[in-house]
Order: sequence, then C-alpha cells, then structure tokens
Amino acid sequence: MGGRGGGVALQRAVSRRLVRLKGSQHRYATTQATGDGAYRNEAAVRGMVSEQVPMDICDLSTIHHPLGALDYQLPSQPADFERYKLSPTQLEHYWQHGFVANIPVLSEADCDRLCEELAAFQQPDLHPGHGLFHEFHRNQSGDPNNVLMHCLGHWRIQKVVEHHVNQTGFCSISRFSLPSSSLPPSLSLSLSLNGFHDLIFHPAITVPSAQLIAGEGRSPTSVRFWHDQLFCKPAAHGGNVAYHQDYSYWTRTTPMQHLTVHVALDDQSPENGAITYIPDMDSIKTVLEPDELARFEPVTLRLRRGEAVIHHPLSVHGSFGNRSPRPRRAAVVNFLADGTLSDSDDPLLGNTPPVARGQPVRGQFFPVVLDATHLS
Ligand SMILES: O=C(O)CCC(=O)C(=O)O
Repeated sequence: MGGRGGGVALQRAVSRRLVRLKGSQHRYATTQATGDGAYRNEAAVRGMVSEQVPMDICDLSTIHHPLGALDYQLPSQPADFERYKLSPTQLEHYWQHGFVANIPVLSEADCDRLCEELAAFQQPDLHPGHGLFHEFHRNQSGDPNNVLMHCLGHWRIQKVVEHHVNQTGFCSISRFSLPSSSLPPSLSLSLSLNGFHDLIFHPAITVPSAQLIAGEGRSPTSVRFWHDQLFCKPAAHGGNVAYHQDYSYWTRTTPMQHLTVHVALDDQSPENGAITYIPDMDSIKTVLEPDELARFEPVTLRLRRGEAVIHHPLSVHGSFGNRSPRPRRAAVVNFLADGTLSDSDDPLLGNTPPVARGQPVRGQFFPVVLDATHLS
C-alpha cells in the first residue's frame, strides 16, 4: 500500500524539481550550493585556527569499525541483526509518507556522552581537531536571535580529555575550556574514544537503512556512510531549518539511493523546534513549489531523546525555531547504497580528495557501515 512503484517515480521527480533552501536560512552550504568550490571552516576563515590538524590528533576517519564508545555490540550472527529490523508496518509507513519515526537508538548515557562531545565542538577555536570538520557553522542563520549550529565531519574528531603541549608549542585544551596559557607545559595527551564516530556504525540505524536504501521492495543492500551533521538549536533563541529535500544537496552523487537518519539528542516536540515533515510522498513527486506545498498539512514529530527518524532523500522536511526553555540538539547520519557513483570531479566533501566522476564513492571518508551479506 502507498508509494507504489516508488523507486522509478521518485527518480523521475529528481530530474524535475527539487526543493532546496533559499535566502539566509540555508541548511548547509555544499560546494554546489555555494558555488565557491570549497567548504570552509568558519574559524579557519576568520584566522582563529589553522586548517592543519596537530600531529597528535588522530583522524578517526581512518578507523572503519566501532571503538566501543557507545552502548552497543556489533551483531555477529545473522540472527542477531533481526532485533534491529523494521517491521512490515514501519517499512510501509516509510514508503507512503517518506519517513519512519521513533526508532530507539541511543541510551540516556549515550545521549549524555554525545552531548558532552557536542559541547566541545561548539568551541571550535579551542578544539585541536577543528581542521577535520568538512564544514562548520557556529550560527548558520547569521541572526543571533535564531541560532542554528550546524557542522559536518565530527565523526572524525576525537575528544581530548587531558591537556598537552607538544614540541611545536601547540596546546590542546583541557576539557576544551581553559586558555592555553594556564596549562602546565608537559602533560601527556589522553584521548577518549569518540561517540560520533561509533554512531555511524550503530546497528539500530544501519540495519533499517540496509532495508530501505535500495528502494521499495528491494533486498537489503550494503550501506556506506555519506556524511554526518549536527543541528543544534539553543533554548529560547534557536533557529529554524527551512523546508528542503536532502537529495537537492547530493546530486553530485548518483543514482539517488540515499537516506537520512536523524537522531534526537533531546526530546523533540513542537515547542522546541522538532523535525517536521510533509508526509505525502505521492504529492511530493509532483508538487514542489512553496505555494503548492502550503496546501499540505505538515506533521511535527515527537521524538524522545535517543530515538531516530529515518527519511527518504526526497522527503520534504524542515523545522521551526526553538523558543522553549530546552535546547534541541540532533545528530544526523546520511547514508548511500554501496555502489553509488560520484557525479563530480570536485571534492564530494570539504577537505577531502575528489572521487573522479563515474567512480564509486568509497575510501577513507565513505566506509561501508553494514555489509548486507551479514543479514542473510
Ligand atoms: O534539525 C532539523 O530541524 C533539520 C534536520 C535535517 O534537515 C535533517 O535531519 O535532514
């Protein structure tokens, strides 16, 4: 029921029109969106940090398996994957409405851990791994009354828990908050494993993604990591995210066999700017102009902390501002099916080497997070 023959029809829709953000509330600036051919780290552009990452910071994108930072074990037997699979009813909801919500992913302790790491990233000028971000916006709206922190690439960055001064005098920051001048000169570096790195391998998100990513009625497909995002709205003055379709930002990869996993790090409700969908895939295929979209009833989700919603790359979604006394933080992981090709000779992500047009997206920055042969 619903969304019949979705794959083919949706592909056709892509070649027609896609909803993308306009004006100052850009969701994020891809090379295509900005046209400037490069991602920029805000702090580096302002000269606050070097794009160079200190030698003592490990780039976790070189490690393509979880490191034990989050509260899960990778399944080892096909039967162990079963508990993570979406039910037929959930699959049907996705194909009919473009999303499936309230998937339990993270424990309270995991959410606490990720929020602590996120707080560190929000001080990028103090963070020694900052040069590893593909993109960083302390406030993407530019309006101090509508703050939206947004970044890509945090899965690569380790959390530094002790301070250290290396031979070149570069000082990483203890708990990301002390001025370097206050640190003793010769402490050793100690790193804790990064939760955002491990989130991308979490079976509670990779298994459902394998079920959905190849298209309606298809067998599960191996899933590759595409890129991560954080969307953080502070209490009282959090900004909105204008309606958009994710694939409008991703046409540099083809064919469209992608999806988005949005994990709530705080309870989300209409009061604090929860993610909101136009829940009608059939209409989305043909009706995409803002005045036309206005005819549809948006649905604002209620997500509990640690739950995810997965949405289709053509799903029209956005969110309103946060005027509540609670923050609204979300960790997003975007996936593509193994075998998806690059359709650009430019870098697919900031600070990464290009994948030549026509070549499969793979390599250091795009690991396989689930091999579908393990499911059968
Ligand atoms: O955080 C939001 O409100 C929007 C996030 C988003 O666009 C996404 O999860 O794809």
